[in-house]
Amino acid sequence: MITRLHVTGVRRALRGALAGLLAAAVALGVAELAAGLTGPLSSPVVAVGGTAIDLTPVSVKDFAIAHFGSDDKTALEAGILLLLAVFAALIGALAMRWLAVGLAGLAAFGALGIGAALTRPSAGPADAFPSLAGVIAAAAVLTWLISTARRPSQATPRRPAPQQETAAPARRGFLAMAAGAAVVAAASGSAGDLLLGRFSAVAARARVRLPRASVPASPVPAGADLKISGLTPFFTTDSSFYRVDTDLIVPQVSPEQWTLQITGMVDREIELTFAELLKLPLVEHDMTLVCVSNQVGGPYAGNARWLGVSLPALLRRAGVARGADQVLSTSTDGMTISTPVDVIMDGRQALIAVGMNGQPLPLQHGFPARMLVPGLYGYVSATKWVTRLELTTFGRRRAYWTQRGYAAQAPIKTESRIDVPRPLARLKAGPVTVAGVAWAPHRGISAVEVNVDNGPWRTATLAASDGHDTWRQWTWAWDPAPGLHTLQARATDGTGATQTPERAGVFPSGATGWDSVVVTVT
Ligand SMILES: Nc1nc2c(c(=O)[nH]1)N[C@H]1C(S)=C(S)[C@@H](COP(=O)(O)O)O[C@H]1N2
Ligand SMILES: [Mo]
Repeated sequence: MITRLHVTGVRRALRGALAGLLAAAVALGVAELAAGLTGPLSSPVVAVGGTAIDLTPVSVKDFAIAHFGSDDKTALEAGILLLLAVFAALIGALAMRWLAVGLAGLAAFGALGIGAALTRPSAGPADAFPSLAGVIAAAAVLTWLISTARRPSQATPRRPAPQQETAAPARRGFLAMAAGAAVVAAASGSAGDLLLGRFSAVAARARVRLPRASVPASPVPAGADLKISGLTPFFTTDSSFYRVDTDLIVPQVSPEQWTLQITGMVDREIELTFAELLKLPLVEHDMTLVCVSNQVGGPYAGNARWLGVSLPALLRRAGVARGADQVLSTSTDGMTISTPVDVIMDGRQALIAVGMNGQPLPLQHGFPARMLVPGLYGYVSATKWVTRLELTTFGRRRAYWTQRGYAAQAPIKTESRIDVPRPLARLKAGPVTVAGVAWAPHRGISAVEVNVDNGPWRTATLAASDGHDTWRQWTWAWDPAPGLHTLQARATDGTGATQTPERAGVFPSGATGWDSVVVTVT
């Protein structure tokens, strides 16, 4: 008897959990549908995820970037959905006993979604709508499912015999309603996805015709790309270019609505439309961009041919007032990035870029326009979807990452990466090509050396240079003896400074140390 009661209790809880899960699924589906009207950023998972990203401690974020890479967002979304599922199941199980408790739980989740949506950088009051609609739908679904699920079991204690007869139809009733809820969730979710397509900037990007550069990049010297198998190509294709940003979904910015404002400590404020920007002289420039979160030997660096308007020329047009030492750039996603004025104005080719590798900027790399300053880490220079440049001072204003403790002055540190052989490769005896890339953007690379098992440093052969703002491939011929070996590489930049062996983490101004690769020669 006790066992049977126990089994019935477990079964009830499971049904409750299923009801809770379905209520959550309907909430998400209906919210997606509503977001189809109010915009993708108002979707509760996106809003909560965005809030989570902003609240995440720097150490956790660095861990996520290091371990999930550009999949960090998928990991976060999966994490949010998993947590939501666990709580939804719990809420459903509790609701079997106390419906009010279940509904209160739903209300708490709704409040979380609404709060997150209303506090996102570009939020308006309408952004509360998806979470609100979702939670109301979920409350209705939970109430119906729970009251259906309760029916047979309530009969149990008083009338044990008829239970056998009523249980089956009641269970069928519950399952039918559950299936109905699942259909509603899927249908509203897909309809929402269709509607959300309206917000896409894909078609607008396809219509953009970029003018030719008035100042084309000088041709890349023939020997800049050694074309060694496994070695990073000199130019990174758009699709293999790393992506690092705080956005759970890629901002969709219409070039028709986009403008760039230059404000703050300037003689005259400027506002340019995209069409006006494209009428200014365009400069083409090859530049390697690196993320401060790149570990020694890591993948967060890319090299591209950029097309854009000279940033110093734009700032001169606005007239930088005396005392302004910072450009605080702002993006549609609420990101703020601080860049030293003297670095932008020191003669380097800083850009408001509109093109990458001969095409309009890809959406995820900042379409329609982004900032780029050769030699500075992305978080202090490379504002994607940029809409405003405010001239201010470091004393007065701090940007997103500098508020979180990262350095305000952050030139890219000299690095050399061994691309081939791969770590833990098993090599046959005989000559081995060791190759990699080294970078010290805006200082250039003057030498790369390699050593085996902490032996003497050997000079690698450098590929031809495409100017000091881009990385440089290198190669070294090795004739190894059988056994386990450790290869290390270090670069010397254009100022003559050699990479320090001192290991430092990415926080607060970029990792240092030598890349090393262990291989077995048989
Ligand atoms: N709007 C916006 N711009 C941004 C960021 C961001 O999160 N939001 N991340 C910055 C960082 S940390 C880097 S390293 C570069 C990366 O540019 P990519 O994704 O095009 O490689 O963009 C920078 N610009
Ligand atoms: Mo970065």
